[in-house]
Amino acid sequence: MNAKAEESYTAKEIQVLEGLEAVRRRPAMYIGSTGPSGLHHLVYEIVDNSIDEVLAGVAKNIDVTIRKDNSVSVLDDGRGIPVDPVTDVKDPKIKGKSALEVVLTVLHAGGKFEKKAYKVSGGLHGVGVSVVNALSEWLEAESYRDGKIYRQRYVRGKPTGEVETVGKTQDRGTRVTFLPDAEIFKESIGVSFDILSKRLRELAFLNAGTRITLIDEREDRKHIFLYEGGIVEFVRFLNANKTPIHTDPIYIHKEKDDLQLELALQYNDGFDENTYAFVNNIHTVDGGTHLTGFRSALTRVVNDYVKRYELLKGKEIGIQGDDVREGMSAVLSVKIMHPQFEGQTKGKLGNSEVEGIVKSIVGDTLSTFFEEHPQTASSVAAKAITAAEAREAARKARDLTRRK
Ligand code: 0RA
Repeated sequence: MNAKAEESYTAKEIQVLEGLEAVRRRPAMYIGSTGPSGLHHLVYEIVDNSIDEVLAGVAKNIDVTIRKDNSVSVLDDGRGIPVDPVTDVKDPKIKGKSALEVVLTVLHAGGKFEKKAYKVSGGLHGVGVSVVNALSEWLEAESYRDGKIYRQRYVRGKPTGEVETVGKTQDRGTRVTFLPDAEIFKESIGVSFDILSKRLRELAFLNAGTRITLIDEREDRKHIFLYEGGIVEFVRFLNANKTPIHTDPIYIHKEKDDLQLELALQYNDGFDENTYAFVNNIHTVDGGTHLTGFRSALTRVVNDYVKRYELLKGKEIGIQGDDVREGMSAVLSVKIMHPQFEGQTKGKLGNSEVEGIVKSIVGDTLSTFFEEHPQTASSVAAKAITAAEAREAARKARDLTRRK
């Protein structure tokens, strides 16, 4: 901030200044906690911005490097953060400043510069890179654009100078390097390779064809994730130490009413359900309306198939939801415009309209899939029937024991 700007506060400016200060004053409001979860959230926030470049179809590679000093560097080959002066705003605090500086120093500035297809909102997600900046002892942002390398540094969210041109490059992209502030993250500023690895692997599965590399220079470890098959490979991965009952996972990809759905599932010969549900790349640990819609469609489609081909052969049993999910590994990924995340940890999708849309997409496409893949369909149906019979047998045995 320069002296001139300090002299001429307007209401809007003060709001902006308070915005950044508010992040440092109440960090948990923005990142959930100042413990390990909040610390890792800093990395996810930057990576999410790189993933947005992937979703825009302009980036294919993301490198995350943990340095010896515990700083974390995130590099992508996207468009690079724009550096041109911002002109289309009234706020004199923002007007004329480099977009790079605005993105890094103004709360919720991201949306002003790009139209995201599926904006992650609600909960702790998509708070913006300025939040990471505010909670970093220092941060360095580099943009590779138009043949040049642009750079700006910040200390606890405040620029230490102007955006500088520091060299030439043929590359395009962005590198953000930051050191979490020990004044904020009192417990530890050291991110965990394993925690980051698990999430980055997940992101690589969810964004087919994206190469995500994680390097830990503290202990010389490296993981490279690249899954051309996306969530189909995710499901194979979930079943890696199990015995699948059909070779190829069931896969559905469809759009309806601004909702994009991807579903992969594969049954194994075990009895546990292993379902991962995502909304805009966020793992919804507590499920929600998308998962409810999927489950009820699955139950209905399997029941319809069993009836249509008279697979119960007169047996008087009903196939329930639990029966069709025994031994199922599944990944459900939906992308929607305005997600509402609910619950203490914001791990549950609340949008009521989503249930019916998912139910309808999965109902239609899965029944078609079953008709076109009778081998897979009959394996799934047979497994559900066995589960229902076992459940019935167990109930009868219990009844008998009780009467004795
Ligand atoms: C604002 C506008 C545009 C891209 C970005 C920000 C951007 C931010 C980050 C953070 C990490 N990697 C990033 N990559 C891009 C749109 C750029 C354009 O339309 O040219």
